[in-house]
Amino acid sequence: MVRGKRIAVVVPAFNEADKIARTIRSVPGFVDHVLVVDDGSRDGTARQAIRSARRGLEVITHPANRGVGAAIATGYRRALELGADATAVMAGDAQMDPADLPRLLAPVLAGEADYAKGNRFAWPGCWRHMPVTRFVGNVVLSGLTRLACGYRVFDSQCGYTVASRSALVAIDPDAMFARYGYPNDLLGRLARAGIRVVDVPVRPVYGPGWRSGIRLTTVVYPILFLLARAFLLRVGARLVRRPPARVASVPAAPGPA
Ligand SMILES: Nc1nc2c(ncn2[C@@H]2O[C@H](COP(=O)(O)OP(=O)(O)O)[C@@H](O)[C@H]2O)c(=O)[nH]1
Ligand SMILES: [Mg+2]
Repeated sequence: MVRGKRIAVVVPAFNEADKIARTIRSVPGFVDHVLVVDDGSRDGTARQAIRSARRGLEVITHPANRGVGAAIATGYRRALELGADATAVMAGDAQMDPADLPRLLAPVLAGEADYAKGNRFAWPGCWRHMPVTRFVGNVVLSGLTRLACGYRVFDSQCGYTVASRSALVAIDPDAMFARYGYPNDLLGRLARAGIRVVDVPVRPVYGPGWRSGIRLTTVVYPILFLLARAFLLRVGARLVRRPPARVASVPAAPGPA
């Protein structure tokens, strides 16, 4: 508990047997529920997670792989059932610095925002830590995401986030995009629901042995599709809400002489 609020952390994990115990151990002690979602791993991730035996730990297993967005949606549903006031996402590959969690939680617990997301670009010397392809790809997608969603945020692809209960309801975990690209889809949903979103600087973590399931060729098209849809839905909703234009009385044009 923090200031009387119940805190949950969702940990999506796919084949992270070598890192999951370290990730779970790193979650700060004030977190009430650590919800590990094993996304159909074949390397014993769930077994390693259960061994960590932390207070408030639950390991939920998808029988088959469904994608990182689906794993997070499963965790969000459970967090809502448990009555969490604020729910963070920390990936199962120890790529999120637990020291940043209190700063990410702060605006949500203070009621200043309903969704806080990490922004690694605001971290001094970020470009020295982030692989160059990631850096460039993220800058482009962040620009497009701003345009599509209308939020003045950056680092759209950062998965380190905190959502209030009302943000989770607005997101509707059942409708979340299942695979990579879920952060772009999610920001679009939040924008349509009028949810306040803030950026919080977080440390970029790309340690030795860093790997990722992201392949640019397979993620770019779905993300572009999601962004185009978010843009059209947002702009469309604004047009529908716009008050009807006043019809001025125009004097009849003089007829032909
Ligand atoms: N690659 C991948 N990761 C998944 C999946 N389901 C859950 N995850 C977890 O989602 C988190 C983020 O995935 P990762 O590939 O590291 O993405 P990146 O950190 O954005 O490069 C990790 O903790 C994964 O274990 C999945 O289907 N594919
Ligand atoms: Mg990762």
